[in-house]
Amino acid sequence: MFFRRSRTAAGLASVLVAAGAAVIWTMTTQPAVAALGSLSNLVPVPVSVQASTGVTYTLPSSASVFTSAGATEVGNYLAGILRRSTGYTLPVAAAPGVPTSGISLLLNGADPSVGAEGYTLEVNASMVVIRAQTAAGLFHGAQTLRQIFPPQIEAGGVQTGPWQLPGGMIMDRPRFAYRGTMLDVARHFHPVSTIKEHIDRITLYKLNYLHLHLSDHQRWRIVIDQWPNLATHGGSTQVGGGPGGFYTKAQFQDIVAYAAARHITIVPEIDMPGHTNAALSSYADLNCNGVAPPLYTGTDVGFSSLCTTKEIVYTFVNQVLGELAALTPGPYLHIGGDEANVTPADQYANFINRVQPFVVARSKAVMGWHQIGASAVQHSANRIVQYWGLNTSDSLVSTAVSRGAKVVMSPANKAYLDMKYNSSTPLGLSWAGFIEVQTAYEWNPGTLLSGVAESSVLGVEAPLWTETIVTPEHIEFMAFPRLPAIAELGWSPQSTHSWTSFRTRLGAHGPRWTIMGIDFFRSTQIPWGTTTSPSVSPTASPASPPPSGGIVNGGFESGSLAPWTGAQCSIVTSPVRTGTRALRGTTSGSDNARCQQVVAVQPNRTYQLRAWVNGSYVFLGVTGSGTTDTSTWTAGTGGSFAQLSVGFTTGPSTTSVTVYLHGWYGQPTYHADDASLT
Ligand code: TNX
Repeated sequence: MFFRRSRTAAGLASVLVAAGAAVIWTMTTQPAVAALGSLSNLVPVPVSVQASTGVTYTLPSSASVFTSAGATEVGNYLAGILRRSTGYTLPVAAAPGVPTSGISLLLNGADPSVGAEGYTLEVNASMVVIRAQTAAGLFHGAQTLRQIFPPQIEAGGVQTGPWQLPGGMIMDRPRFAYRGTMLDVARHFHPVSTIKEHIDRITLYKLNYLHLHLSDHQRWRIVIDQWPNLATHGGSTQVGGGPGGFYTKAQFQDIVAYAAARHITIVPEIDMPGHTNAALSSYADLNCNGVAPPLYTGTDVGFSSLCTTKEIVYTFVNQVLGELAALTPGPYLHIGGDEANVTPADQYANFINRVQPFVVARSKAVMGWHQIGASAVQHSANRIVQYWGLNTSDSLVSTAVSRGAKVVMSPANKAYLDMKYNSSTPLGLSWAGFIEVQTAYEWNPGTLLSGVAESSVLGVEAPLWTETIVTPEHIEFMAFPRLPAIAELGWSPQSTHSWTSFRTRLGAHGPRWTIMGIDFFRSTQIPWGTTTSPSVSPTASPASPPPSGGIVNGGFESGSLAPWTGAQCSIVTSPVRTGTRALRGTTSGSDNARCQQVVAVQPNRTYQLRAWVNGSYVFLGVTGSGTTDTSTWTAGTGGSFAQLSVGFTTGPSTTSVTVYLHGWYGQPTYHADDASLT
C-alpha cells in the first residue's frame, strides 16, 4: 500500500484473506488467459453506449494503428500502451481513405455533436474506429478503448492473448470543460517523476487540468530568477523537516510539456497574500516589520501575510507572476487568496485588485480560491473562483458569479482527497469530515450552490493537500478510488448519474489498478472485481534451480545487521519468534523504515519470499530490474508474529533483486524474524 510497489506490472494476483486479526494481501500465481473486454465498466460512463450483440473484434498481431493528419501523436501514445502487454509491433501509419482493419484514429468524419473534447468509438468485427474533431477528443477516445480491453492490457510485460473487444458504438463528450485535480507540492515536495506518473494515471479518467500548489507557509517550489532565495531558501525543507526541494524552470517546463502531450493543462498556483511564510522567510523586505521569520515546518494556516502596504510587495508579485506566466502555456494563473486571516479586509481587497491586472497583462485569466469573490474585489476578465467550502450557498461565490466569474467546484466535504475515508484511515485530515467513495460521488456540481446555475460552473477539481501525504503511494491511496468518482461528475451527463451503476463499474477497475501497481484504498463500499493475474511469459521456465539456503542471515541470528541495511534498522533480542534475535525497523513521524538486502537470484525463476512480522503496516516485497516487482502487507498482526509470503518471477536477465521489509511512517516499530527466499 504505502510504498512503491510495482513500477511495471504486479505479475501476480491479489486476493484478500483473513489471518486472525490481520488482514493480509497475498499473492497467487494462477496464470490467466486474456479475456474478452467489456463495454459495461467504463469510468466515466459515456454519453451513450450501444452494444452490437454477438460481434467481437480480435486484435491481430499484424494490426496497425492508422492516423489521419494531426493524429499521429495520439496514435503513437496508444500504440505505445498496447505494445507493452500485447507484444505486437502495432506500427503507426497514415490512414487510408476508408479504414478496413486495425485501429483508426481519425480527425475527419466525426459527428459535430462530440464537440471539442468528445469522440465516437466503433468496434465491429474487422476494426476499431475512433473519430473526433480534435486530438484531445481522440486522446479521450483512446482512454475509453484502453478500458474496453481486459485489465491485462495494462500489464507492463507481454501477456497471452487473444485480445478481444466486444462490438459496439460509443458516443461521448464531457459535461464540463474543466475536470481537474490539485497536488500540493508545497507541504511535501513531490519530484518530477511522481508528477509524471500521476499525470499518466489521471489521463485514464479524462481529467484535463492539473493544478500545482507551488507555494505556502512551508515552502516555495519553483525557481524565480529575479528572487532566487525563494527556491534556495524557501524551498529547502518541508512539513516535519526533511530535504524539501524545488523545480527548476526546465523541470517545470518538462512537467508542462509532459502534461500537454496528454492533453492536460497545468494551472500553477502561488498563494497570496496569506500562506506566504516561505516567501517572507526568504526576503525580509516583504514583511511589514522588515524582519524575515524562520522557515516553518508545521501545518498551521492563516498566520502570515505579505505586507500589502509596501510597494516592493507589488514589484515582487508582478515579477513572480511574469516569470510564472512565461512558463505556462495554459490560460490560468492561480493566485490563491484563501485564509488571509491576518490581512485586514480592506488591504486584502486592495491587494487582490492590484494583483489581478498583473495576470491579465500576461494574457492569462485569474483563478483563485473563492475568498477572492469578496465584494470589494473587482471582477477581472474570465475570472475563475474555486469553491472549497462546505455549504450549499455562498455569498462570495454568488457575488463573483453575478459579476461574470465562473466557478470550479471543490467542496471540501466531498472533493478533498486529503480527507480521511473513515476514522481508521491512516493518512489525511478530517476537518471537513470523512469522505468515503459514495460521499465523493453523490453530489451534483451543477446544483451544489444555490444561486449558482450550471451555466456558471466551469467544472470540478479534487484537491490533494499534502500535510500528511509524503510518498507516491500516499497519493495513490488517497486519490484512488475517489478521483475517478470526481472525474465522472466532471465528464458524464447528470442523467447517467447512478451510485449503483458507478460502484459496480468502479469495482472492475480494481484489477486494473492492481496490475498497474496502484496502491488504492479497498473501500468496502465497492464490489471489487476479482483480480485476474497477468500470465507469466511462456519463456519463464526454470533455467536452473533457485539458490539454496534462501536469504543469507534471514533468521537474524548472527547478531549483525548485515547483509540487511537501512538507517532505521537494527537487530534486537526482543521480541523474537525463534532463536534469540530478530530485525527491528523503527519508523519516525516523517520517515518510512525500510530494511533491505540485495540477493543473488537466477533469471526466469519463480521465487517465494517469506518473513514473520510483528507490527502494523508492515510490508514484504521485492524490486529488481526485469522482475515482476511485487509485495504483500499486513495492516496489523495483533501483537504476535504472523507470516507474510509473496511470490515473484525474475526476468530473462535478472541476476539480483532487492528484498525489503518496510514499515509505514507514523506506525509503530515493527519486528521481523525467519525471513526466507526459496
Ligand atoms: C485548507 S483549502 C486550505 C489548505 C489546507 C487544507 C487542508 C484551502 C484553500 N486552504 O491550506 O492544506 O485546508 O485540508
